[in-house]
Amino acid sequence: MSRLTRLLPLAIAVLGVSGAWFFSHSFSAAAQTVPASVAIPETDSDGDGLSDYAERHKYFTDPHKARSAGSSKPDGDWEQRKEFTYTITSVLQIAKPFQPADMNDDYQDARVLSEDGDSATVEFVYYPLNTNRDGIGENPNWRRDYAYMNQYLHPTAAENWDEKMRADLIAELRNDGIEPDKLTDKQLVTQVSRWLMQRSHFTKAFAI
Ligand SMILES: [Ca+2]
Ligand SMILES: [Ca+2]
Repeated sequence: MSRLTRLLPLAIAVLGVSGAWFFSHSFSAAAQTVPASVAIPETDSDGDGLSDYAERHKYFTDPHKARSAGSSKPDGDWEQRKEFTYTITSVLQIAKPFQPADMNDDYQDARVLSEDGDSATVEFVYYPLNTNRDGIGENPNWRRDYAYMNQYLHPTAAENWDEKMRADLIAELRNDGIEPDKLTDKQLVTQVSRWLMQRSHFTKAFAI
């Protein structure tokens, strides 16, 4: 996952500023719908199959040493990559269809152990001590740099985000002291996320 795709759901949320309802309802879904065309391979300085970013923030292996533990296995080995941090493993049976690649990200790894016509048994390894939060930088020029992503905010059959909603949202943000034009992407997402949580409420839709 490149820094761009890492920031993409963040930036998509920011761009509409945010497509706030979009942001509040489908942050994770946005991450899964990032087109492959915007994914830029990350640097893997030692060629062990793990990016420098992942070695620093997820696996805590040495990004300049293919065999951090000095063993015969490279850091990219499924078991070896777990040697320098705490992990949690679970095995789940998942109904098809699914894309194994979509289940690997900065926080977890997944691999298919077995599968039949209808489902697959998948092993997940979680990396709860990751420092991704520290690894995500901020960009004061996000409006210019990510302008091309406006295409993902166009209304679709399933999303009715439009200019009026955007204008209404920005007005409400400003009314609460959040000025999108004066913030970096990270500052804006942080503030809007907090703002959304404060405004959220729950209903017992399935209560008997
Ligand atoms: Ca590497
Ligand atoms: Ca390494």
